[in-house]
Parts: sequence; C-alpha cells; structure tokens
Amino acid sequence: MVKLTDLLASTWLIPLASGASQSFLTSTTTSQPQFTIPASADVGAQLIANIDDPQAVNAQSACPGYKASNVQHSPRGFSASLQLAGKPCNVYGTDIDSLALSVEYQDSNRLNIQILPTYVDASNASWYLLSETLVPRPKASSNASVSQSDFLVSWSNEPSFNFKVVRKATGDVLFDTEGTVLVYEDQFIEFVTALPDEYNLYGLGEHITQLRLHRNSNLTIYASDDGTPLDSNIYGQHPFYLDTRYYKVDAQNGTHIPVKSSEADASQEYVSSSHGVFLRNAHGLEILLRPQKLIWRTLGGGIDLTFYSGPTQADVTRQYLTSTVGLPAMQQYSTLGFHQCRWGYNNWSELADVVANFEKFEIPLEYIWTDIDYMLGYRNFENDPNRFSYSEGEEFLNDLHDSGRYYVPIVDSALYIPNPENASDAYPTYDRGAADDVFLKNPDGSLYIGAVWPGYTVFPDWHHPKAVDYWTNELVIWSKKVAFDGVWYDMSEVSSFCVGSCGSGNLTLNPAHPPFLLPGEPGDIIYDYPEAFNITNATEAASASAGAASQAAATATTTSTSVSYLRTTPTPGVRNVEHPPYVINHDQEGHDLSVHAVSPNATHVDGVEDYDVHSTFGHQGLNATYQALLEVWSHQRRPFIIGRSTFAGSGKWAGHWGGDNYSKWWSMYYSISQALSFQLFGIPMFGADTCGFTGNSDEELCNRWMQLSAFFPFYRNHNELSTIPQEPYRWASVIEASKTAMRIRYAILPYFYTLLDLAHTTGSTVMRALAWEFPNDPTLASVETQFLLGPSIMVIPVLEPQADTVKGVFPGVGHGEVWYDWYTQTAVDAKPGVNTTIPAPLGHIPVYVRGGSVLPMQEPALTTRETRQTPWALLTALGSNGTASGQLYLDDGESVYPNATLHVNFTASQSSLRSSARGTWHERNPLANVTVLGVSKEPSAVTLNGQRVSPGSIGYNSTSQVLFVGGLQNLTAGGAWAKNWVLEW
Ligand code: MIG
Repeated sequence: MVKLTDLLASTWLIPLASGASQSFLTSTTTSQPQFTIPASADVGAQLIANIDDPQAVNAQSACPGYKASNVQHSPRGFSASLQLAGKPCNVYGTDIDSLALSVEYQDSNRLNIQILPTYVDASNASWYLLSETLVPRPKASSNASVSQSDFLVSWSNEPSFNFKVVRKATGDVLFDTEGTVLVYEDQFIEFVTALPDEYNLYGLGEHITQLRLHRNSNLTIYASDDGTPLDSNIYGQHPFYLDTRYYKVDAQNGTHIPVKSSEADASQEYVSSSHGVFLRNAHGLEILLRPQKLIWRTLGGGIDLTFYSGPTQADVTRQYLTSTVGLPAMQQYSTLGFHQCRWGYNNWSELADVVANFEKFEIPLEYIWTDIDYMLGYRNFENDPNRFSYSEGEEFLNDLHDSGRYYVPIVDSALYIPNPENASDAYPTYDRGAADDVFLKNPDGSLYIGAVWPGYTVFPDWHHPKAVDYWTNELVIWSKKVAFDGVWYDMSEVSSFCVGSCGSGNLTLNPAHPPFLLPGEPGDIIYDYPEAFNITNATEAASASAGAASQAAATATTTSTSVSYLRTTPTPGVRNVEHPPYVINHDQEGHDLSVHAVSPNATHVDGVEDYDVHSTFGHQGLNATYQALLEVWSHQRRPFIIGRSTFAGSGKWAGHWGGDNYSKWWSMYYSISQALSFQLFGIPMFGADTCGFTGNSDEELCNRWMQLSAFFPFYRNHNELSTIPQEPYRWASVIEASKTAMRIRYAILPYFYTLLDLAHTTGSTVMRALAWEFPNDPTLASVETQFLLGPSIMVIPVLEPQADTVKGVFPGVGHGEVWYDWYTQTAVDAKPGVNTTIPAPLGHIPVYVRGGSVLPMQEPALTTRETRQTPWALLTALGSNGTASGQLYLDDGESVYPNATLHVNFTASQSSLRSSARGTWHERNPLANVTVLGVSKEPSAVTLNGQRVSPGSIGYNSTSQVLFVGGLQNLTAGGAWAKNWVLEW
C-alpha cells in the first residue's frame, strides 16, 4: 500500500481518502457538485531510486568501456570511432557498440565534445539527438583552431577510452575521465570526471540547496511540480556548472599551487580561475558529486559537452550565454517595481481594495496579479463573468493603468476539454486547438488527456508547427477582453494530477475536482506558521498546533508496511520509457516519472516522446508565450513573462520565480542561492514568493523578507490559497520595513535598470555572489548569506528569527576595498576575513556601497513612472585611491527596439566627477545633487563646468567625510545628462 501522505508531504497537497467521492462546490459554469478525481489516479509504481538500491549494479564495474580508432585530425579538432571494448553490459538499457566522437575547438574560449551513436535512424534519432530547433548547439567561430584554443584535449585507450581537458595556460586538468569507463546505452549514459580536492562547483539546477554544491550529494535534474523540497529535483533543468579553482602563486617560479578554500586566509594573496561545463541533454539526469569526482548519469540522449574557459565567473557566464543559450530578455522598466499577488484574490473589487490599501499606506505598488481564481472553471483565457467580468475588469484596469500600475494574470499549461455530453459546456479555446490538432497524443494517436485544475485536460504540443500560432491567437483574442500586462506561466513541468492519459474515457465526468483537497477545504486547513511563531505569538501558536493535531488525527491514513519495489530489467532492444531500468531519484511518490506529470510516453506530432524532451515543455511554452505577447503588443512592448519550469536558454524569453516555497525562515535563506544560481543560468529576472507561499506567514518573517527581496530583480509577494493575508500593509512594522527597503530600491532603479541592460546586452549578472566579484579570495567561495547587486551594492540580510544583529564579511578590505554603510554614508571599519557583527534590529537591512562606485539615482515614489519624473542624484563612493566610476542606461523603458537610447559614463578622480553621455534618448529631468563619500578634506569651493555652486547648497561633514552638493537643478535645467559636465571640489 502506498503511503499517500508521503506523496504530498512536502507540498500543500493533501490527498483525498482513497475512493473518496466527495463533492465540492467550485466556481464552474454550472455550480453543480463535481466528480472528484480519485487520489489513486495519481499513484504510480513504487520504485527504488538507484542511488538507494543495495541491489543496484555499478556500471563502472560491470561495463567494458570503449576503444577509440580511426582518429582524424582537422584544424579545429579531431574525430574518432569508439567501439565497445567487450561484451555489452546492458546494465540499464542496451549498449551501443559503435559511437562517434567529435572534439571541436569552437573558439579560443570554447570547446565542444560530442559522443553520439554512429548509427541512428528515423525511428530512434530522438532518443539520442536533441533537436537544434528546440535547443540550439553552439557553433564554431570561423577562426577557431586547435592552436588558438585555451584548451587542450588528450585521450587514451588505456585501459579503455578516456579523455582529459586541460587549461593550456596553467596545465590544470579541468575534466578527466581516466580510470573510469564510458557507459553508453539507449536509456543510460554514465561518464565520470575527476575533480580536485575540495572543489568549488556552482549551478546544476534547479535545486533548493546551498550555493556551492555539497561535495557529497546527488543532484537529480528532471522538471517536476513538487513544491520546493530541499536538494530534490524541482521545476527546471539547467545542466550547467561553474568550477572555480583557487591558487597561491609561487613567488619564485610563478607556478600555481592549488589552495583549498577551507585553508585560505582573507588577508593573503591568491588567484583563481573558473571554467564552465554544459551538458546539452534534455533527459532525466542525475549528477553524483563525490569527493574528488563527479558522475554524470542520463536516461538517454547523447553526450554533448561544452566547456567555457573563463577564466573568471563573469567570463564563463558571458561565454555560456552569448555562445550557447542566449542573452536574457530585456525587461520593461516597470517590472522592477513591486508586485503583489496571491492565490485567493476573488474578484475585481478585492483587487481594487488591495491597490487602495497600498495607496493608503503609501507603499509602492506597480503590478497587481491574479491567480487561477479569476478563471471560469479554471479555463485559460476565460474570465469568470460573475467575479471577474470583462466589463468590470475594463474599468478596473483603466484606473489601474492611469495610476501607472499594471496587471498580470496566471496562465496555466493545460487546457480544459469539454464534456461531450453537455452541450452548454462549450470551450472555444479547446475547439480551435482541436481543429488544428495541436494537442499532445498517446502513442496510439489518440488525445492524451491528463488532469489539472479544470478537470480532465489536454496539453499543447509545442512540436506542432501550428502550436505557437494557436497559443498566440488565444492570447490575442483574450487580450482584447482583458488588457493584461504580462503572463505568469504556471504548471509547465508539465504537471498533470494523474498517471497516464487518465481522462481517456472519462470526459463525461468533466469538469472535475482535482484528486486532492484545495488549501482551506475541510481537512486541509492551514495551521502552519514560521519557525519562531511560538515565541512571538505564543497563544495563537498553541491554538494553531491544537488545530493541526486534531486535523491530523481526523485525516490520518494508514501507514505502509513493507514495500515491494518494482525493478525493471532491461530487455535488449526494447526501450521502456515508463519505467526505465535506471531509476533517478525523482521527487514524486515512488520515483515514478508518470506521477503528477504528463507521462513519458505522451507523444508529439513528430513522434518524439515526452521521455526524450520532458523538461523542455515549459521552455517551449515560454517561447510560445513570448511570441504571443510580441503579437499582442504589436512588437511594441517587451514581453513580460514569469515562468515556473525553465530549461537552459529560457532567460531569453522570461524570468522565473522560485516556486512554491514556504513561509519559513529556511525558505527565505535558500532564496539567495536559488537566485544566484539562476544568474549563472542566464535568468537574472528572478524572485521568490516573498513572505512565503505555503503556510501562514507572520510579522517577523514578512518584515525581513520584504526587505531582502527588495534587492532581487523580481520583487513579488505571493501567498497560498486560504492562508492569512500577507500584503506588506498587514502589520505595522512590515509597512515601515517595506517602505524603508523600497525607498532604497526605488532610488536606485536607474542602477538596477542599467544592470538589466548590461545582462541583456553583454551576459553579465544582476545579483552576484561575493566569490564572483572577489575572485581572488577563497574564503568567499561558499558565502550565500550575503550578496551583491551588480558590482556596487552589498546586502547582508538577517535570515533567522529573533535576531537583532547579523554577521557579515566585507570582502577586499585587506586589499584596499572600502565599504560605506548606505544609511550613515560612513566607511565601515572591518578587518579582512572577520565575520563582523552588524546591528540589525527588525526593520533594518544592512546595505553597503562599494568604494569606487557611482550610482545614478532618482527620487523614490509610489510607482516607477513617478520616479522617472523626478530629478537625479548621484551617489559617488570614492575608493581608497579617490576614484570611482559608474554607468547609466536609459530608454523609454518599454520598446522591444527602442529608437532612442542613452549611455552615460561617470568617472571620479582627483576631486572631480565627470559625466559623459552618448545617445539620443532625451532625459529631461535635471540633476539635483551629488553626494560624495570618502572626501577627507573640506573643499574650499565646488564648481560645475567651472561655474561656482552656491556655498549655501554645499554641506560637508568631516566626521563622516561626506560631501553633499545640492542646488544643481538650475545648472542642469536642460536635463541631467544633456551636456557633458565636470563637477570639481
Ligand atoms: O497546483 O495556481 O506555483 O504559485 O499559486 C498549484 C495556484 C498551482 C502553483 C504555483 C503557485 C500558484 C498555484 N499553482
């Protein structure tokens, strides 16, 4: 008997008692009691994950490996044939006896190694080859050559085929399969590389885990709708890692001596070099990190590895994005404003109330969102006429837009299929798709019918040539009824609440209730609160835990006794996509790939099975949504899309939110490493559900979290159905804390926007790990409790309850770096490598400005539109040598192809600050003031382009060493950057 509580323990889903036939009233067309899909529909086989299986065969000892022959050299690399070097082992599939190896030096900083079966035919090509239309391959540049490469590849047949990738400059071995065998089967590939002692690896997502990956961990990668369990596979697939190595340089002979970060000392001198590795593979993956090695396992596909030589993280990321997955989409300026969302905003007037409350409490609000509540029977592209009528919506949205605010609705991945016995159950969106035949199929050609919110559903087949047009057309039609400003694309793993095509033959039961209770339905009342709630709210906590206990007693299910696991033995020549012989540690119940998702045998129009492209569904849905929004806005406005399931390259269309996190301190903690990892994946527009999704939030957590997320690119508060409200105006201290942090965020919007532009045009990151900005300090390699926003702002948030201090390090201080406290504008007195205790009472988030930076700012306001109408200020934080620099990018904030742009450079040195601009965007607001931090001597006069600034508007504080120069409006009345200027003091 399967333990259903395990199935859903990590998320908010509570299964119905098996065989339950309860009926619920939901918002459907008819409001009739509904059929409830039985919980058993989402129960699959009980498998034991290979990594937990004592009976599992170790492919390394069972398999013969390969021998290379027929090596052919070319100016760009070499190719060879690989022949199986012994009897097939067929451990987790059928061995492929003949492989083709290709080593291509694609550019000086890029190397590709591909190993594919020598023979494939139309019937099995998709088992090994990932379509280049779906996921492009990086291309060799025309001047690529072996001799120009940063890399050198060597290989050997002893004892079987193995290869090494070496960094030429240092001789460092970056990748090394020596002493291991290559295993290559139709449903299982394994290759192993040696890694240095105490390696520093980052990436390999999507996981909720530590920033520097744990050196003894199993990282499963396979898109899955399962909340945010620690260390497990979740929504996205990003088989990319960054590998950073630190060295001490020998003073005598210049050789590099490897250094373990655990033995480094922040006051010493080190160097580092980083490289990146990308496995272009869309199959289920498992990466086993072990001391001194990494084991890649795949459920199919090919080996298509690209190496990026860096040598800094910034170089690696730029190389990966520009050559391989694409640069991130540019976002509209407004998307940097604050977003308020929740599951459970029930009608337009409730939204209007929320907006009014933000106004009343003078908390900035830019975007208001609706979840599936707005839909008619949970159908995409149809509003519930009673609660979210189009006419009322038009009025609401007109007012909202007039106030400089925006609206984003959710759009789900699945589409309702009407009940054939109910003539009034029309759903034109389905009919149009059916007419074009654009839905996923079963292997026998019948419609694949899963189950999601509306009941039984179909799924767009993104391989269908008409699918993007179909999706576009639906969004265009709907956009004429609802003037939305973006799309929140959900459930795209692609989630289905049952195993297999469970709706085939069941359509007359539609619409149906999902096979679990909705949060808030009797039996699933949410009693959960953040960790320290029992300290801050003892009485409420006690009654909540009593409620939880009695609910648990009432809904207790039988626990399982002994489980007998299904083990699949490979049948040579037969592929089993439902239960592949190798069982990845997939986070769904029983590790069954068919559970809570469209099944691996769901078949696309080109014959490709879900199994071979599973994790690209969401990626393709994002592409379709991007194309659709271009059309909706006549190519005038940048599509704004936040997606749940992402694949390598999704950043060129969309941002990502962290998914169903918890109203818990640990969830807030890991939002930082998740955000930083997504910077490496090329999806800088990232944010977590602020104040927590699953469970009730509380004042202390929400206070800290509203402040932390203010420094993430995507800043949204979102909440689960039926939990207590958590908008920032719900608690007095949260109002103040949010405003404090938002005043900073809105003041530095120009800096933030410039970072987005730089990411979009150059492949840089927006949020940065300390290790990336300070690559020569090994002690920062695992820092995940503080981060930088761009190069110039450092945030040290409180991440635990009941604290009024936080510890933080100030990188570089032993090497001349200066940090200024944002609030006092005074240089911080910190020692290298010392974890400094910083006062951080509730409502205060420590923020620092890095010496050497110039930050362009405007005045905070309640919307970004208002901020853009205010005068400018420059914050100039001098470095220890008295210099600073910064930049600013401006355009209309909206156009896909802006016809006017402006780039401004700021440089400060020797008691002067220069601004020089190029471009045609005319910024009309004047410069109001300049603040210079770290001015050691009171200036006798200040001039702008030689004209004296009135002494009355100049202030100098010799204790804090802050120079304030106001009164610049008149001197810059034509616009702050209209003319180049120099300010001297
Ligand atoms: O199956 O639309 O991650 O943000 O509130 C749950 C309801 C569906 C999952 C999303 C969450 C959203 C919720 N959705």
